[in-house]
Parts: sequence; C-alpha cells; structure tokens
Amino acid sequence: MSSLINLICLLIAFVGNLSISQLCQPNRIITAVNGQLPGPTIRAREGDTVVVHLVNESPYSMTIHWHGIFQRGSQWADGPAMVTQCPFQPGGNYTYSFNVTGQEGTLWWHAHFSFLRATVYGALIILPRGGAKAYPFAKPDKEEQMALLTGIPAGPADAYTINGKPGDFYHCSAMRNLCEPIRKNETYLLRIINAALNTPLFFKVANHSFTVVAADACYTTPYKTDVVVVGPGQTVDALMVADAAVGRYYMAASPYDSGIPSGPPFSKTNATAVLEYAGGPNTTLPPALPQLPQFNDTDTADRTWPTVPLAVDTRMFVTVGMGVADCQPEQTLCNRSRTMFASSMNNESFVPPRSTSMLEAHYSNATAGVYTRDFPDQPPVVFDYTADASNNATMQYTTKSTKVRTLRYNETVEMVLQNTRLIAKESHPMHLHGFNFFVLAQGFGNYNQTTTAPQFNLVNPQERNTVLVPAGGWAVIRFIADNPGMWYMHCHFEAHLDLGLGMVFEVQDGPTPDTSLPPPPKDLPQC
Ligand SMILES: *[C@@H]1O[C@H](CO)[C@@H](O)[C@H](O)[C@H]1NC(C)=O
Ligand SMILES: *[C@@H]1O[C@H](CO)[C@@H](O)[C@H](O)[C@H]1NC(C)=O
Ligand SMILES: *[C@@H]1O[C@H](CO)[C@@H](O)[C@H](O)[C@H]1NC(C)=O
Ligand SMILES: *[C@@H]1O[C@H](CO)[C@@H](O)[C@H](O)[C@H]1NC(C)=O
Ligand SMILES: *[C@@H]1O[C@H](CO)[C@@H](O)[C@H](O)[C@H]1NC(C)=O
Ligand SMILES: *[C@@H]1O[C@H](CO)[C@@H](O)[C@H](O)[C@H]1NC(C)=O
Ligand SMILES: *[C@@H]1O[C@H](CO)[C@@H](O)[C@H](O)[C@H]1NC(C)=O
Ligand SMILES: *[C@@H]1O[C@H](CO)[C@@H](O)[C@H](O)[C@H]1NC(C)=O
Ligand SMILES: *[C@@H]1O[C@H](CO)[C@@H](O)[C@H](O)[C@H]1NC(C)=O
Ligand SMILES: *[C@@H]1O[C@H](CO)[C@@H](O)[C@H](O)[C@H]1NC(C)=O
Ligand SMILES: *[C@@H]1O[C@H](CO)[C@@H](O)[C@H](O)[C@H]1NC(C)=O
Ligand SMILES: *[C@@H]1O[C@H](CO)[C@@H](O)[C@H](O)[C@H]1NC(C)=O
Ligand SMILES: [Cu+2]
Repeated sequence: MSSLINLICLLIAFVGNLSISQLCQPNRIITAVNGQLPGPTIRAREGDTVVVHLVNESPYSMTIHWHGIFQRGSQWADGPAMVTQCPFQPGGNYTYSFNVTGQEGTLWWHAHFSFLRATVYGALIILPRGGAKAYPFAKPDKEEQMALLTGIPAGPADAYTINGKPGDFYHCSAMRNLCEPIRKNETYLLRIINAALNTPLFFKVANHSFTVVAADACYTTPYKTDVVVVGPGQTVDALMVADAAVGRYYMAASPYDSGIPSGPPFSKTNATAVLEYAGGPNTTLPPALPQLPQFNDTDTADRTWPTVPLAVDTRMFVTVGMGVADCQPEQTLCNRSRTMFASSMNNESFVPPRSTSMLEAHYSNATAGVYTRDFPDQPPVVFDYTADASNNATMQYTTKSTKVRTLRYNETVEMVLQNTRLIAKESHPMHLHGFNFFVLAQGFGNYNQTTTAPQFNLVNPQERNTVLVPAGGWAVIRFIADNPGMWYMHCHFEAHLDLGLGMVFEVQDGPTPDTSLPPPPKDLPQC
C-alpha cells in the first residue's frame, strides 16, 4: 500500500468558556488547540508523511514535541525548546513535517516549552499500513478506537481528567463524562495516554479486564490484567471485551505514588467516565465502581513485563533525583538561602541554552558557549543512594550545566538509572527522545550489577520511550544510537524537568548521507 501525506492544521489560541469551567475554576481562559481539550487526534498509517501546520495565536512562544516519533531524517522537527529548535513566537506559524516509519500504535503530541503542555496536547495514532486488519492481535470489532487521555491541568488543587473532563467525583463537575455506548460482546481497543504533568496513574474499568497489546507504540507479548499503570508520557494499548452484564460502569484513573510518605503532595482524587452498554434499561442507578488500587500499591504497579539485551559499547550509571544548587544570577527571589531546589542526573542539573538551539550549534560546529561534551558516565561519588542517612547537604549539592554525552553513530548504550533519596522519595518517568529503549530490569534499593545482570531477560523485550524509575529504586535500559542528532533525555514530570532533571545525547553522523543529520529547514524559527 502506498503512503499518504496527512496534512493537519492546528490553531493554538486562547480559549475561554471551554468545558474547562468544570475544573472548579469557572470561565478560566486556557491555551487550547483548535478549540479542543484534548487537542485533535492525529491519525496516520505507518509509512505516511505527517505535515502539521501550526498557527500560534496564543500569547506564548511555542514548540510541539511528537512524543515517541523517532524523527529519522527529520531531526529538526523533534520540538524540545532550545534542544532542537528555538520556539516560534506569538503570532507566528510553523510547519512540522515528518515520516512515521517503523512504528505502530499510540503516541501523542504536546507542547515542549514551559508548562504549556498542560492543555496543549493530543493523541497521535499510527495504524499499520494495511489498517486495523493488520494488527498482530485479533482485530477489534470497533474500528473507531477510543482515545483516552488522562490529564491534569496545571496547579496542585486541580482535577485529574479523562478526555479533558474530571467526571462525577468532583463537586465542581457539572457535567457527566460519557463515552460512546458500547455493544455487548464487542472488542474495543483502548488507547490510554498519560498526559498528566506530574502523576503516574492507575486505570481501571469496573467489571472488565484488559489484554495489553502495546506500550509506547511497541507491540508487547499480550498479557491479561484488570489494571493498567501509566507514567506521565507513557501510553498503553489494551483490548477490552464488552463481556459484562449490559449496564453502566465507571472507568477511572487514580494516582500512583511509590514515594509516600516523603513525596510532594498530590491530589488523591480520581477521574471517571461512564461506560454504557447500548440497549440497556433506562436507569438512574449509579454505574458500577471499579476497585481502584490504593495510591501506594507498589505491588500492583510493578506487575510489568520482562526485558532484553544486546552487546554493549558504552555503560553509564546515572543517578536521577532532587537536590539543591546555587542561586542563579537572574533568580533575585533566591537571595536569602543562596541555594534553590534543583534536580539532576549525575549531579549535573540541566540548563537549556538561551541564544541558540543545541541542534543548530551541533550542526554548525559552533558549540562554544552553548554546551560542553563532558556529561559524566558516573556520579561524582559512590554512596548509599537510597538511604535516608545520605540525605544531607553535601550529597544534595548539584551544579547547573549544559552538558551532553557524545555517542558514535550505532553505539549500543546501557544506562542504569539509579533514583536517589535526596530531598524527596519520588519516581521519575524518564523519557528519551529519538529512540526506543529496551527495559532490561527494574528494582528497588541500590543497583547491583553482579546480582542483577545475570537476571536480564533476553527473550521478551519491553520496548519503550519512557520508563518509570521507581522511588528508592532503579531501572536499566539499552538502546542503539542509530539516529544522528541531539536527543533530550529527561524526566517527564514537568516540575522536575524545569528544575534540571535532564541531559542530552549528541549522536554523531554515520558514514552515509542516510545516516547523517540533514541541514535545517530554511524556515526554522530563530531565537
Ligand atoms: C518521507 O517519506 C517520503 C515518501 O516516502 C520520502 O520522499 C521522504 O524523503 C521521507 N522523508 C524523510 C525525512 O525521510
Ligand atoms: C505564516 O507566517 C508567514 C510569515 O512568517 C506569513 O507570511 C503567513 O501569512 C503566515 N500564515 C498563516 C496561516 O498565518
Ligand atoms: C454474547 O456472548 C455470549 C457467550 O458467547 C452469548 O451467550 C450471548 O448471546 C452474546 N450476546 C450478544 C448480545 O451477542
Ligand atoms: C461487578 O463486580 C462486582 C465485584 O467486583 C460485583 O459485586 C458486581 O455484582 C458486578 N456487577 C455487575 C453488573 O456485574
Ligand atoms: C473516587 O473517589 C471518591 C471519593 O473522592 C470515592 O467515593 C469513589 O469511590 C472513588 N471512585 C473510584 C472509582 O474509586
Ligand atoms: C430515560 O428516562 C428519563 C425519564 O425517566 C427520560 O427523560 C429519558 O429521556 C430516558 N432516556 C432514554 C435514553 O430513554
Ligand atoms: C498505604 O497507605 C495507607 C495509609 O494511607 C497505609 O495504611 C498502608 O499501610 C500503606 N500501604 C503501603 C503498602 O505502604
Ligand atoms: C537580591 O540581591 C540583589 C542584589 O544584591 C538585590 O538588588 C535584590 O533586591 C535582592 N532580592 C531579594 C528578594 O532580596
Ligand atoms: C563540522 O565539522 C566537520 C568535521 O570537523 C566537517 O566535516 C563539517 O563540514 C563541519 N560542518 C559545518 C556546517 O561547518
Ligand atoms: C552524607 O551522606 C553521605 C553518603 O551517605 C555520607 O558518606 C556522609 O557521611 C554524610 N555526611 C554527613 C555530614 O552526615
Ligand atoms: C550498525 O550496527 C549494526 C549491527 O549492530 C550493523 O548491522 C549495521 O551495519 C551498522 N550500521 C552502520 C552504518 O554502521
Ligand atoms: C552486590 O552483591 C554481591 C552479592 O550479594 C555482593 O557481594 C556485593 O558486595 C554487592 N555489591 C555492592 C556494590 O553492593
Ligand atoms: Cu522526575
């Protein structure tokens, strides 16, 4: 089958009086895309070219990230502000163009500048070339899949939402969140996206179970479960058979936080939508409720898949966590204590450059003053990363920097992501741009190579673009650096990203034009 060009136009604008008035804040004005929350779903088939024309009528500078798209040959379209491009200005417009090749399933798009992704996001669905009948699992009856997003608008007091609405369990929600009626015995493909800024979520449907078939647009060995866990940035595709009694059921999303009791406060509410069978009796009885796990139910959250490995060229051991840093010159509010909260990887707290994007600096060999190539492969000291006793001022101290790790084209990288107990106990959903990685292992405590490496599973890879590094624990990932360019790796908690929990891989060109970074588009926004 031939590929298509999908031309999509997105208008980013200030919108008032959207259904957002349900979120306990009547008449709030938000930034929305095409007047919708979530923004429009982009549907393509594998091999298609997606061309998105953006017109920015909001008062904010903007970039859009196509979360999980590899961007091979279109590196300039990845989107993170100051890493691959300067933002485009209010009143401006920009056209992103990229191919969706070698990926199928559910991805999404979101703003990648400041906190704008709270409302500027939508689903990006890639069907097989042959359409739904080419899925590697039984074709669902319902071709029209349900794109679900759980999101939380900025602000700690706000609600969780499913498709932009909080549902029945908030006093302020005037309107019931209803799905399209479903039909008895039909199979539905649910595309679950965690678009929340800062919260991993449980997802359940009362009296129904799922067969998980994909995660982050990678097919998985199918497995049955009655609860799905999704970290911010992650997606899960799950089949659901409408095999319960004809009636009404809640689907619900509730927070998961393994960091209790030292994590930051978060809302322990739940977002719901009502799932109704067609042809049921007309009733005012409340829908059936699912039994949601408790927010600290680590056992449930850890029912994950096994893993994979390959030969390794570069091994990195990287601590991820919170800390403090010296006040920066521009932070006048920070005078008194002379330090401020920061977060870091291997004690390097990432600061994006201001004058030009890192990809432009890389391309033009003009990196001086933009970034340095000394991101370390180990933390500065080996210590008991997860012990309460390590949480002292010396260990918390980090420095602000813009450091990259340079990789040869095609290098295989193994990275141990070790969470620390500094300041807080929090999980970190670590997202890598430009690649998928294999998750080799995950666990609690301090990582031990001797005991863990023999247990890496070589058979059933869990392949992802975002891995939840548990509070007080670690994760091991591997990827092949076969995509030249500048690729951001960062925590997908917006608050942590803002504090510096990120670094950038600089992947050198390969031997051929095909394996080299192409020149920037002529209309790439300038800073
Ligand atoms: C995208 O696909 C089209 C059609 O196959 C091709 O002409 C174009 O070169 C591809 N672009 C990139 C960046 O690979
Ligand atoms: C996009 O911007 C260019 C100049 O930057 C302008 O000529 C054009 O009219 C704009 N298009 C839209 C649809 O706003
Ligand atoms: C649903 O499937 C069950 C079991 O196969 C069958 O008994 C029932 O009649 C079916 N109902 C409908 C409405 O198709
Ligand atoms: C749903 O499941 C609960 C137990 O989890 C059960 O008590 C209830 O009867 C079920 N409802 C329906 C409509 O099947
Ligand atoms: C959601 O939370 C409310 C209380 O805030 C509770 O009554 C309700 O049972 C919860 N819903 C689910 C599906 O657990
Ligand atoms: C259900 O009944 C109520 C009144 O009892 C009526 O207003 C409503 O239209 C009915 N809905 C359907 C779908 O029949
Ligand atoms: C979860 O939190 C509750 C209190 O909210 C506590 O009673 C329970 O022991 C905790 N469970 C775990 C596994 O920490
Ligand atoms: C911080 O220090 C600068 C210069 O010493 C001073 O002008 C400014 O008022 C101070 N800000 C606060 C919040 O104390
Ligand atoms: C950057 O440097 C490399 C090797 O030093 C050279 O091949 C390339 O042409 C340079 N690129 C630019 C844009 O100057
Ligand atoms: C701080 O923690 C480190 C690592 O656990 C430890 O070696 C050091 O002795 C601690 N310092 C103090 C002052 O407690
Ligand atoms: C990249 O590595 C793979 C094997 O890991 C090899 O098959 C391929 O030829 C390499 N490509 C280049 C351009 O070096
Ligand atoms: C790793 O585990 C082995 C076997 O239990 C133990 O001998 C070794 O000391 C551990 N290494 C570290 C760094 O804790
Ligand atoms: Cu984080």
